[in-house]
Parts: sequence; structure tokens; C-alpha cells
Amino acid sequence: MNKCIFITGATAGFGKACSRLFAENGWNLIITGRRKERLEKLASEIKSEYGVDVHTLNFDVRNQEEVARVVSELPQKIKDEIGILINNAGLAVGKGPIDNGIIDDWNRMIDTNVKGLLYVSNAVIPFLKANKGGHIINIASIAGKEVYPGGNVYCASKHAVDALSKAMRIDLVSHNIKVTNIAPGAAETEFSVVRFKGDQSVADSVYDGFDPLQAIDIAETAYFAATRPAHVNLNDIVIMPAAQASSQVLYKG
Ligand code: NDP
Ligand code: 8X3
Repeated sequence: MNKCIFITGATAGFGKACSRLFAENGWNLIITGRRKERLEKLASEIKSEYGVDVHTLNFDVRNQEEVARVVSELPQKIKDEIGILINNAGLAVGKGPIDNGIIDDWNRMIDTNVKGLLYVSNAVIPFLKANKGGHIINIASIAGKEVYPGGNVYCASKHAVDALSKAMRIDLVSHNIKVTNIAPGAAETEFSVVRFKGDQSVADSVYDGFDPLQAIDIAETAYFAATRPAHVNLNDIVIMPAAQASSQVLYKG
């Protein structure tokens, strides 16, 4: 397996934790996100802490032309080393009944979580094929397995990710490309601050009274999946806080 990993959404949360963990284990990185300053700060920290190569790509996954152009401009030497793609960039925007839905919120979720994942995959898969194999790890959600009140469009977008993981596995098996779907429950990242549009107290209340997952838990899961022997693939991993029995059942003592 080539030791360069392409991680979307590395400026925060799961993507940032994956970047650090893979680098700590000797992987060169291509890390992406819209917030350029954060990306470059992370790259420089990782380079000095772990001595690996880090390439930053600054794009919005919703912009197909930009995704295709920026990825195609990577130096050939780096393209030749890509072995893993983690499709992580994503978000929820708002939570409430569908009849009060805000069209712009719906578009942001579908354009980012579904179309963005497709655009990045479309740009990167040719390199995995050229490199005679690889691994795609899609970050889905418990919201892609279940539907909960007010989750409508976010849940639909993550059900789409779940379906795309299955479809990619079928379509790419003959190219020696593994596909793993990771479906986390509640994890404390910037996810809820984004979902509740900057309202920190509502975001904090999501995690009150129980121990949520942390970004490192997802990074360790992705790393475990990525480091199985060549003949083994983990197709689908649901990872939940111990206190969360389902998307709606959270035990808060
Ligand atoms: P964070 O908000 O902490 O991180 C999200 C990352 O996605 C950021 O790096 C952000 O970068 C990037 N991103 C968002 N929109 C875009 C865009 N349009 N273009 C490029 N990058 C984008 O959230 P998490 O780490 O929690 O979320 C990561 C993934 O995990 C998401 O797909 C989310 O749906 C999923 N997930 C999260 C769970 C949770 O409870 N936290 C549970 C289950 C799944 P930037 O803003 O700099 O572009
Ligand atoms: C994020 C987890 O339960 O808020 O995907 O949908 S949840």
C-alpha cells in the first residue's frame, strides 16, 4: 500500500485527528479544507512533530471544477503515492421538522455530504486505480442507519453516503480498492456548533450528561480499518458512545 493518505475536512474534528494519527504512524498527507490558515498551521505542526510530507489543498468540496482542478494540479510524484482517501468533509445545518425546512440548509447538506463526496472521489479514484489499488474510507453516520426527529435531510444525506459506500465497493472491487463505511454516533467536535449556526450553548447541551465520542475515537477506527492485512476489508463500522443505544436513546444517568 502506498503511504500517502488524502483526507478531506482536516481543519477540525475527525479529519484533523485522522491527519495527526496517520502522520504519527509515518504516513504522508494530503489534507484539505476551506479554512486555509488552519490547514497550513496544522500542516506545519505535523511536519515538525512527525517529519512526514504534508500537502495542503484549499477547496470547497461543493465546487466540482475547483475540486477537479486542484487535485489534478498535484505533483505526479504525490499522485503516484496516494493509497487511501478518507471522505470526511461534511456537516449538518439546522435540526427541525421538514415542513419548517430551510432550502439553503438542505442544499448545503446535500451539496457537501453527497455531491462533494462524489466530486472528491471522482478526482481521486483514477490515482488509486493507476496505483493498482487502495482504500476509500467514507465517514457516514448513525444518521445514515436510522432517522430521528428533525434529522430529515441530514439523515437522507448520510443514508446516501451509506448507499454510495456499498455501491463503490461493488464497482471498485475489480480494481483492488477496498471501501469502508464508518458510521459514528454523537461525537464532540465542531459538528454541533456548525449545525446550530454558532450557538455554542445549544451545541454544548447536545453533549451534556454523558461521555460522547471524541475525534480520536474515529481516527483510531479509521486507522484500524486502514491497517488490516491486504486480504481483509472492514465493510461497515457503527461506533457509538457507550451511553448512546440508538440515535434517539441517550442515557444521561
Ligand atoms: P467538524 O465540523 O469538526 O469538521 C468538519 C470538517 O468538514 C471541517 O474540517 C470542515 O472544514 C469540513 N468541511 C465542511 N464543509 C466543507 C466544504 N463545503 N468543503 C470543504 N470542507 C468542508 O465536524 P466532524 O469532524 O464531527 O465531522 C466530520 C464528518 O463526520 C462529517 O461528514 C459529519 O457529518 C460526520 N459525522 C459527525 C458526527 C458527530 O457527531 N460529530 C457523527 C457522525 C458523523 P472547513 O470548514 O475548513 O472547510
Ligand atoms: C452526527 C450524529 O446523531 O447528530 O452524524 O446525527 S447525529
